Amino acid sequence: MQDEKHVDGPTLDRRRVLQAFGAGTALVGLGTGTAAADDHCYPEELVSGDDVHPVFGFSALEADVEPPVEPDHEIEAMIRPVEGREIPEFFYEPTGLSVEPGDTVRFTLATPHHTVTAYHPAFGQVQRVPDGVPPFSSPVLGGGAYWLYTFETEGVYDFHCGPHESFGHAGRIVAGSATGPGAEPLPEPEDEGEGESGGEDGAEDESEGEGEELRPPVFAAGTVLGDPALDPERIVDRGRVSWDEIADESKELPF
Ligand SMILES: [Cu+2]
Repeated sequence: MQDEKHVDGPTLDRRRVLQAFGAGTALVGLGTGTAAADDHCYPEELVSGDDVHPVFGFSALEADVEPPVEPDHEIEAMIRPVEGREIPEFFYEPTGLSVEPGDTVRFTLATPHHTVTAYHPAFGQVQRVPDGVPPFSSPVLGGGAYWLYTFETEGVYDFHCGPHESFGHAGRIVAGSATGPGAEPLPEPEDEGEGESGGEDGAEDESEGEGEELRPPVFAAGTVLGDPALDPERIVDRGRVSWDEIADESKELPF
């Protein structure tokens, strides 16, 4: 009889595991099937791997898991109370970061229940990562976890946290130069659907295919990413841009 912590045998494929994590419910299922004592002691197969996958990155459910590569930078996922507001602010610190192509960034979950998710058409969103970059995302991770991703392709990467996007939980990494679709200004939400009169050639490229509309960053994620403090060239100049540099108006919640 196998050790009951072996969920699917010792050869459990890492990609399948991470896909299962993405589905969200797998962890709960696993947890109930294992010894009740170690709720946070996950099977070794689930927290280790030997690469940073171009889609799934590398997930470590606990801070002391050995990374497959030494990260070059760190970004923390934070939650902080806002005076006079019931809803706290959710942010990455730094919110803007300049890296070299090929650098690996460690996203540390200083607080629980965040993701790092690319703005990518595969997710129904406007493309805000360089051409050819796959639709990458971390799973939803708990506090104390970390996630690694290697930014191989030169250009601007906009990303967000799945659970907290509308609260402004979004960030921007510039790998090398401020180029690619993410370097373009964000579409103005007000202009959506209104602009049929102008631009004979301007509006064509998006309306092909099945007509499924790709959505821009929603609510505060749009205003945070549109804030001048996060201008891609400025990120390159400064190296890093703190959440505190972003204007309060950009963090306001329209709901
Ligand atoms: Cu979040």
